[in-house]
Amino acid sequence: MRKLRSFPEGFLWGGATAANQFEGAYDADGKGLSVADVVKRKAHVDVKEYAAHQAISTKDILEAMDTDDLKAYPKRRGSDFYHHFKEDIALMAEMGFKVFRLSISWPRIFPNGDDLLPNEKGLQFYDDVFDECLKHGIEPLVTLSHYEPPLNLVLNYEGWYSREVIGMFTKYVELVAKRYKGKVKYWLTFNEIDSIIRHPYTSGALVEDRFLNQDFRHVVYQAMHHQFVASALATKILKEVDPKNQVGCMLTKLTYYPLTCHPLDVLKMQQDMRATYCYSDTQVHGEYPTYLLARYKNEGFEIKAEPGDFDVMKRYPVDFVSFSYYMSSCVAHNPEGKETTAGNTVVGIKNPYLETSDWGWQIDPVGLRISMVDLYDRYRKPLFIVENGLGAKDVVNEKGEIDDDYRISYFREHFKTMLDAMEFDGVDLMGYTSWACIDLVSESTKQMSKRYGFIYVDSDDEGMGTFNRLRKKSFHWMKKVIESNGACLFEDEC
Ligand code: BGP
Repeated sequence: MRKLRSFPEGFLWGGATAANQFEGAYDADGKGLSVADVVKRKAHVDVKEYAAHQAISTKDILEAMDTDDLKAYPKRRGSDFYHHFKEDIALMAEMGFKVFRLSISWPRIFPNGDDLLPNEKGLQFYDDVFDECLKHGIEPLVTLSHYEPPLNLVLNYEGWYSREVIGMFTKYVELVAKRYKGKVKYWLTFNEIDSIIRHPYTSGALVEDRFLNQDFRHVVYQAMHHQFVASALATKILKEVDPKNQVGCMLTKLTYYPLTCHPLDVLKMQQDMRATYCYSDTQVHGEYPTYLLARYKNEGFEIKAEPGDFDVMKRYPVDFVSFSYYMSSCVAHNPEGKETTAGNTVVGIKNPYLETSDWGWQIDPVGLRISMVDLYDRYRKPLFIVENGLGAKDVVNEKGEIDDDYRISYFREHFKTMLDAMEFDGVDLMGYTSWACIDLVSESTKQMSKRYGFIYVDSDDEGMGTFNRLRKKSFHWMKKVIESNGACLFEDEC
C-alpha cells in the first residue's frame, strides 16, 4: 500500500502579519508614531520601482506629522486588526491554524522608545490578543521588531546608529518577555535583519539627509552592529525569563540564479547570495563572517564595538532560522541590456523559464526547495518559513465570492516542494506561516489592492470600505490542507 505523503505530526501551519501593516489604530490608546505611520503611498510610482517607494526625507516626515490624514498614509489604518482581532483569530482557528505570526508594535508599548514608563493600554491589547489565540489553541509567534521602530528615534536620536537605542530595545524586550511569559514561546528578533542595507529607514530608523557629512553606508553598518548586539541581548533576556522560549533570526531569503554558466555569472550569484547570508551567519554563528569583515576593511569601515559586544553575540546565537521566500531572480556579471523584473526589496534579471505576478515577482516553487536546502546545509538548525505568498488583484464577484485559484495553485506548488525538501533532502522545517494570511497594507507600495490573504478585507487603496472580512476560495482550500496535514495535496483532493 503506497504510503500517503503528509507533513510531520505537529507541523505548525499558520499565517503571518505585521503590526504596522495590519493593526491600524495608529494613534489609539496611547500608541506613539512609528516610522511606518508617516510614509505616504506614492500612487504615481510604478509598483516595480522598489527604491522609489522606500525613499523618504525629514521634510516628508514633518509634513506627515502635521496631518491625521488616513487616506494618504495607509499604514495608519491597516486592516484595523486592533478592533477586529477576535473575529480575525476566530477565522484563523476556523482554517485550523496552529500558529499565528504577528509583531508587537514597539511604540504601542513605549510610545517614544525612550519613555520611562510603558503604555499599559498597549500591553493589555497584546495580552488580549494572546489570550484569544491560546483560547483557540493557536501559538503566537511574535516578531519584536517588524519595520515599526518609534518615529522619535529618527527625530531625537540617530535611529539605530545611536548606541543608546540598544538599551531602549532591551528594556522593551525585558518588559514583554516577563509580561507574556507562558503565553508566548516563539520569538523572532528583527524582521529581515538584512534589509537595513536596502531600506535603512524602515528597518533602522535612518534618514539619509540627517547624516549628510558622513558615509551613509558606514552609518548603516554601525546601526547593523547595534542590532546584532540588541538581538543577542534579546535572546539572552528571553532565555533567562523563560528557558522554554525559542528564539529565531529572520532573513529575506533572496535566491539568485546565474543567468548563464559563464563563471563570472556564477561568481556574481555566489557574491549576491553571501550579501544576504552575512546577517543570518552573524546571528546563527554568533560572530561576523570573515568575508563581511573583509568587505568592511576594503571599504574602510571599522565597527565601533564596546567591550562585551562580541562576547554576548557569541554566547547567545539563535535557536532556529526563519525566513521569507517569495520569488527568485537571475544575476549576471554584465546586466547591461538584460530585461529586469521586480522582487521583494530587489530588482533582478528576468528568468525566461518563470511566470511573474502582477507586481513582477517571479513565481518559483522549486526555488523554495533550493532555498531550504541552502539554509539547512549552511546552518544545521531548524528552519521556519514565516513569509511566503502571492500578492494579487482579487475581485469580489456578483455572488460575493473571490475565486483566487491562482493563489491556490501558488501555494499548492510551494507546499509540495516544501515536503520534498523535508522528505528527500532531509531538511528540518518547524512550520509555515503564509504571508499574509489576511489582506493588509503592502510594505513596499502601501497598497491594499496587493492582496495576499485567505481572508479578504473590504478596504481599498483610498481607505474606503467597511473593513468587513470575507472568506476567499483559498480559505476553504487551506482548511482542507491543514485538516489532512497536507495529504490532500498528493491525492489531488485539494
Ligand atoms: C517582506 C516583509 C513583509 C511583507 C512582504 C511582502 O519583506 O517582511 O512585511 O510586506 O515583504 O512585501 P509587500 O508587502 O511589499 O508585497
